Amino acid sequence: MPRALITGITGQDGAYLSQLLLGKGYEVFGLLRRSASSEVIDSRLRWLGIDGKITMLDGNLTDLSSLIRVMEECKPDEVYNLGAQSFVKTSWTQPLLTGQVTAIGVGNMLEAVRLIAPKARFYQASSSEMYGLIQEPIQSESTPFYPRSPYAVAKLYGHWMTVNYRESFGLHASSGILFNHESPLRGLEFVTRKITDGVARIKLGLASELPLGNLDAKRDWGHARDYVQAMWLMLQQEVPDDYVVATNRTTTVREFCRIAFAHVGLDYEKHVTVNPAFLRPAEVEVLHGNAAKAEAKLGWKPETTLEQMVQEMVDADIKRHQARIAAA
Ligand code: NDP
Ligand code: GDR
Repeated sequence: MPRALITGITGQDGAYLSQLLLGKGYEVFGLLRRSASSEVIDSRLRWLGIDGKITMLDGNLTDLSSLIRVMEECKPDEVYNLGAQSFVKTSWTQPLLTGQVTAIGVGNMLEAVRLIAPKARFYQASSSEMYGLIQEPIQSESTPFYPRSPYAVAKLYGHWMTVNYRESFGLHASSGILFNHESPLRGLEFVTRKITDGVARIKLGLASELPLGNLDAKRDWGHARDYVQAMWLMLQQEVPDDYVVATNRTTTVREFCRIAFAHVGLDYEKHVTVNPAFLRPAEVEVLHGNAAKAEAKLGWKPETTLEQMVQEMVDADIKRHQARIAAA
């Protein structure tokens, strides 16, 4: 039975990736950091029906000693480094913590792999945010980076450390440059989930307004369930490499709102307002990915359309609020 270690196990991608790997017969280990609110830890895994099926190991990306111990305990064949301070806006209010977790945390993971499990295959969760102030209208593996937030700066360190450990020490280390991917398990602070949750509240009469920031920002949004397949495929290749994972379609936040509100028969213009509190010190105006290399080399293609994903997210949020109302 192959053994996989996943950091970021409690996050959106950790949950979908665990489900995928358990379905393929892997033994899955998750790096879990101590939290005071431990009762919420399993909520995403419960939603996917996989709670209790993962062995949780105590550790923190900022503590190399804990990562070495975890590596010794689980002896992984594959390591997926998904843990991060991943919310871009928070990276301006906690820039150094973001650096410690999202940048140095990758260095710690690579060192732990190099020292304890050098034969393990390593996946690094890199990000389209690294393109930032875009240098080419459609971004691929060869597009130059220009990070626009402390988060993106930290991700660039992690990306280049992954490339460097591959070239310096021969690690089987791959970096997935993933564009935004969403799902009903997306954190409520990210714009897509904030919108679908807002639509559900408004539809059920729990709210009337949805305050947002920059409605003109454009993102290339795919489904997390599809994107974790690409992560796994990268580690099945003989030769490690870096891949863009995207849908090759870009959409404004405004258009996302229109689709989500229209799904339940509402007009977004009657409910969405702009609140400067949700604007950023420096914005990434547009991201649009070209995943031709992933398609050619990994045989990967997105399966879920934006419209299907928005409907799934809105329906799940309506169900969740209805269940809360019924239980109250
Ligand atoms: P989430 O924000 O949902 O999850 C982040 C995870 O990181 C959580 O499990 C969190 O644990 C964990 N974590 C945070 N700090 C630490 C720490 N110090 N030590 C150990 N674990 C920690 O992110 P996603 O699932 O959306 O994303 C997964 C990865 O992919 C991230 O690295 C993200 O930056 C990257 N990425 C995401 C994209 C997307 O669109 N979703 C696109 C491109 C890249 P806890 O529950 O304890 O907070
Ligand atoms: P992003 O995702 O920063 O792209 O990072 P987010 O959903 O936070 O923002 C996307 C775009 O929407 C605009 N926006 C708002 N964003 C939020 N959160 N809240 C609002 O009210 C709002 N109004 C408009 C933002 O300005 C931005 O342009 C995500 C994270 O998952 C990262 O970890 C990952 O690396 C990148 O995607 C790829």
